[in-house]
Parts: sequence; structure tokens; C-alpha cells
Amino acid sequence: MQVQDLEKIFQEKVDQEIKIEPRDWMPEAYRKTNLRQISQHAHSEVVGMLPEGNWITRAPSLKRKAILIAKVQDEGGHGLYLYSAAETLGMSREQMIDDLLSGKAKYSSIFNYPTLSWADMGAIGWLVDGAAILNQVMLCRTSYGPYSRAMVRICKEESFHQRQGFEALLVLSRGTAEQKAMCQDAINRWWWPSLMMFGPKDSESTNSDQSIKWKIKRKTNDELRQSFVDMIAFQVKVLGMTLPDPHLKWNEERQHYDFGEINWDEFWSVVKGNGPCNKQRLAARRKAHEEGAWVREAAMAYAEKKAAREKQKAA
Ligand code: BYC
Repeated sequence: MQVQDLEKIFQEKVDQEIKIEPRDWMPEAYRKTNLRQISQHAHSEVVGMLPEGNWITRAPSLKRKAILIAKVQDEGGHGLYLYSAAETLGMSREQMIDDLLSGKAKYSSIFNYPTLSWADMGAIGWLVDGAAILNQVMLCRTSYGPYSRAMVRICKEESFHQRQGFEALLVLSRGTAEQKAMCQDAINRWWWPSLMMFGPKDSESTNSDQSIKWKIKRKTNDELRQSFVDMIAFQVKVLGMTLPDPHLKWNEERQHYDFGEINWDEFWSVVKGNGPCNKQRLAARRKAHEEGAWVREAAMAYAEKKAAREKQKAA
């Protein structure tokens, strides 16, 4: 069969909402785009453990500590489902991790900002996980089967993450003047980086058009960002706090909130590796990888021993 015919059959399947599975024929660019996005997503989950991990030892109560540990563990699990989904596209996990550690692979810009106070744990849950959920609910219907199935489970856990973040901030927002100020400060610092999570403006997004045609993405970066602003502009009122944007205003005609311009220079600078914590994050991942080498070696030795024993039994 000619490539054009295969491409036509492939697009018809996508249009009919039939999932693409690892053994199906797919255009090389579809494979590469999925591999890029899923592996970046996996890296984001794993690097995303670091800013929150920073507060496990300093959580204000046993209950908060237990919740935070569970959340950070969930993020590690999400990374593992996603690395497994990405592996079905033909790249080994070792290679993906090497690409992360060498700085070749991208991960979400958001995790290159520092977590300065306990309120940041609430702001990350509410804003960062809130932004992630909007994006990931859409990805539950993505066209690549292994990615969409991983997302279903991840979304269930993410909604717990978002609620715990909002609840943590709600407690602070009803506390002392100092706690209220801490809550507002965290919102001020995390608001704009959260908006950047959705990626560049549609007019600057190099991958969106093709990804939407292939139903890898179902909504554009700007569409998702607008839904996020509308949702948070409402929820912030419940907290009795404000968002740090003088241009934020309900637009009756559009039935959406208008909002100010994102600092795109800052966004690209962070994406290129020059954010406040990029170097620190990669250094922490490299250290963890080196210190975990003996665990990987022991697991491999055990697997080999077990396989040899089973082979002997079967003989
Ligand atoms: N940061 O053409 P575009 C979590 C890159 S973790 C860095 O619009 P696309 C959590 C983009 O890769 C959740 N880079 O791209 C974990 C592209 O570069 P390349 C993370 C960014 O792919 C722990 C270029 O800019 N979620 O929730 O169509 C604790 C042009 O962009 C960013 C995901 O990973 C960024 N923010 O759309 C707490 C979701 N934005 O690769 C919470 C999955 C853009 O061409 N990913 N770039 O060199 C996606 O949905 C899409 O990849 C994006 C970007 C919407 C992010």
C-alpha cells in the first residue's frame, strides 16, 4: 500500500474517534509528536515532585505532611504511567531519562520557580494542578490509546490534588493577618507562571494545528488558558483574595474574563533553561539518578536471577 493510502486510513480512524494503538500504522511525525509530548509530560511529573518535596519536612501538622507525601508519591506514579505510554512509541526509558538529565528534553516551565512558604503548597495544588487538570481532562480523549488511558487515572488523582490545595489556602485565608498575607503572596507569585503552563499563544504555537488535526490536542493553548482564567477568577472570590492582574475584568459581550498580557520573554527564558531554579532542578534529578543506580542494578540482577530460575524449572 502507498504511504498516501495509509495516511488516509489513519486520518479516517482519527476522525471516527478510533484510538490509535502501538502496533497500528502511524505517520512518523505523529509518532514523534506523541513521543515528544508524552515524554515531556512524564518529565514534568517527576521534576514536579521537587518543589513540593521541599516542604515535606516542614509541613505544619502530621495530617498536612501525610497529604503532601501522598500527593508527591502520586506525581511519581504519574511519571511512571507516562514513561510506559511513551515507551510504546519506540524509545527506551533510559534514553528519555538521559535526555532529561542532559538538558535536551523539555519539561513544564512551572517547576522552575521556588517554593518559598507553606502557602505555596496550597497555591501549587489549586493553581498548578488546576491548570494541569483542564489540560489533562482534554487529554483523556487524545487519539493515542496508551496516552489517553494513562490520563484517565491521572485525572482522578489530580482532582484530589487540586481540592487539597484549595482547602489548604482556604484555611490560611480564614486565619491570622499573617496567614492571609502569606496566602495572597503565594497567589501573586504563582498566578502568572500558571498561565504560562498552557504554552505560547496560539499564533506562536508551532505544534497546535497539526496536533489538533490528529486529535492529540482537542483544544488550543489559548482556549484552555481562557477556561482556566474564568474558573480561577470565580474561585478566588471564595478565598476572599485577589489575582495580581489589574486588567482582569468580566467581559459581558464575550462571556469571559479579559486579562493582561503574559510576560512572554520570561516564559521563553524559563523554557530555555534560565528560570530561577532550572539548574537546581536538573542537579537534584541527576543526584537522585546517581544515588539510585544501585537500586536499578539490584532490580536487574534480581530479574535476571528469577528468569534463569524459571527457565531451569521449565527445562
Ligand atoms: N513549559 O507548539 P506548542 C503536573 C514548548 S505536570 C515548557 O504550543 P504543544 C504536576 C513546547 O514543548 C503537568 N515548554 O507545544 C506535576 C514546544 O517545544 P518543542 C504537565 C513548553 O506541545 C507535579 C514549544 O514550547 N502537563 O501537572 O503543542 C506536581 C511550542 O509550544 C511549555 C503536560 O505536560 C511550558 N509550559 O503544546 C504538580 C501536559 N509550553 O517540544 C503538578 C501535556 C510549551 O516543539 N502537554 N512549551 O521544542 C501539552 O498539553 C502540550 O505539550 C502543551 C504545549 C500544551 C504544554
